[in-house]
Amino acid sequence: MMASDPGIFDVVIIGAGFSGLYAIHKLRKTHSVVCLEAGDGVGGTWYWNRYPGARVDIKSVEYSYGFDEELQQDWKWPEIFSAQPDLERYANHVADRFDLRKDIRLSTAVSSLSFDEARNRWDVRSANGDHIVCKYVVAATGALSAPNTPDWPGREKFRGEIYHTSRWPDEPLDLAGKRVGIIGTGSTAIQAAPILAEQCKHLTVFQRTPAYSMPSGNRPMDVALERDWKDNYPDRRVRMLDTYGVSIIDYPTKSAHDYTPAEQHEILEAGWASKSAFQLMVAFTDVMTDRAANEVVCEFVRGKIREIVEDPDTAEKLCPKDYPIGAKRLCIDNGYYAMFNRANVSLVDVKIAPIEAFTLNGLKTSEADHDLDVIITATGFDALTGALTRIDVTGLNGLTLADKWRNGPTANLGFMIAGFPNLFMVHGPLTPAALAQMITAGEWQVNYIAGMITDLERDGFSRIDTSIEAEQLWAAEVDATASHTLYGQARSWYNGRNIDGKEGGFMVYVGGFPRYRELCQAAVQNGFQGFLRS
Ligand code: NA7
Repeated sequence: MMASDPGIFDVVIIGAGFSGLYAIHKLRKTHSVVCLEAGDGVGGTWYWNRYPGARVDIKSVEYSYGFDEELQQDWKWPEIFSAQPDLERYANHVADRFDLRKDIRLSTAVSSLSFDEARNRWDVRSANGDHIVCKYVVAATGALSAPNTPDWPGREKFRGEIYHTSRWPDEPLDLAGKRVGIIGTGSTAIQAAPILAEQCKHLTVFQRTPAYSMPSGNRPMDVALERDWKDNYPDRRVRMLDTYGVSIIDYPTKSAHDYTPAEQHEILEAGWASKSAFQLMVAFTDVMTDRAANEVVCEFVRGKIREIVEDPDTAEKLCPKDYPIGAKRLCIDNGYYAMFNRANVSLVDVKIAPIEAFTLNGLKTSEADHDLDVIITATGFDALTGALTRIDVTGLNGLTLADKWRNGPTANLGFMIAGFPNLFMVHGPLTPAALAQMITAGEWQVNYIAGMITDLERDGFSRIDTSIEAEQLWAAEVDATASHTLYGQARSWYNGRNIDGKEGGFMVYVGGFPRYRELCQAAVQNGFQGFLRS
């Protein structure tokens, strides 16, 4: 092969996170595959997010692969909610155990994808010069992988250090004696802040919107719980896929209105103590559909905040008041609210007085200058779409993805974009990804995509696209489903309104995973309804 000849593969998988790793394992049984990964290690989210306190918010016995019984029997999770180093270790173990590395090119960020209509092939190029021609692209690029960094002026003037939480340095930061500012109060900041507060001289939390958070109750792995899961894994994996969020928690049968206030309180206390993430969101059947029912839960959490936080002004600032619980991803924490009782922690409300600039010595809000040595931007992600739109993607007739998605993402069933044949997304926009336990949901999606490819080839076709009508129908379904819920009633990454100027409707399918599977399967059974095969 000449140096300039492209590599030829059946499938390019973008991303060696958990879905990408499984996609290699699954697809290479039938096709030649190569996986291109921007990072210099595997694990995706759990490779990049190395900030102190990074931890999954779903029980690890669930948040793990189910495709191999021996793997799930052998692997031991040390804690109920695993920390980033254990998740990264697991990703590496899986890569070694299934010999996946031979099909992975690390430090290879895909820069462009271009569809050659005459040959039905994708030209894939990387920033460091790789050129691959392939039949199919599977974008396992991650729902939360493109960092959002506010572009306040003056960044270059700041004489201290600035880190986005998802681009954390390899060496542990020495924060002793330092004044640290953390911007943001989403899941990431809520995990990181209590640990940073213990390490630094002073921690200032810059809060634009207060979050609802509940205690994770993380603890060392419970031997009985682990045994119970290992004895029942195959059944549990099937059951998980039949639940709304691909996670076995106690789903309710009654509305909040069926209970007296005292009974409601008792249920919520049990949810708070359940040591199970998100139990509060499903305390009653109507938490996410009825504002009054939701408000019962909101007020309960505000009561907890007021109980925990000693300074009443700080407690009030920390109480979310203007959006329903669950409309932004519910956080779970290890001592976040109690952290504000420390003498070295202060809270600054940047909704009232927004951050305007970085300065030589720190940050300037519209009200004050804050002197800092280290600034941590826990400012989230250009979620669901950002990872793909940051690649230069060109489909049929020169249509670019940036143009196609200018007014918001469209994708039939959240995994195929009209005009971009043979390109499949895992955990793309308009899937239930954000509200589902992502490893098991990702395995299901990869299996579905593999089935689509097998069926395509069995039926003698070489190209699969989706129609604009099918995309529009799906967008309408996603919007209609969300409109019956409270999910849209906040500025969040679920609707892209966490990013100034980002267009689009609701970006997550909130109809639950069982319904999503049903619709995906029905499309295939009804003769690939909504898809164009040629
Ligand atoms: P999130 O949940 O999107 O949180 C980002 C936080 O950063 C949030 O509090 C934002 O405030 C804040 N933010 C973003 N931009 C600004 C500006 N310009 N000024 C002030 N504050 C800002 O991201 P995370 O990384 O915490 O979590 C992402 C997901 O990872 C999480 O949902 C879990 O699924 C795991 P805002 O609320 O927008 O007012």
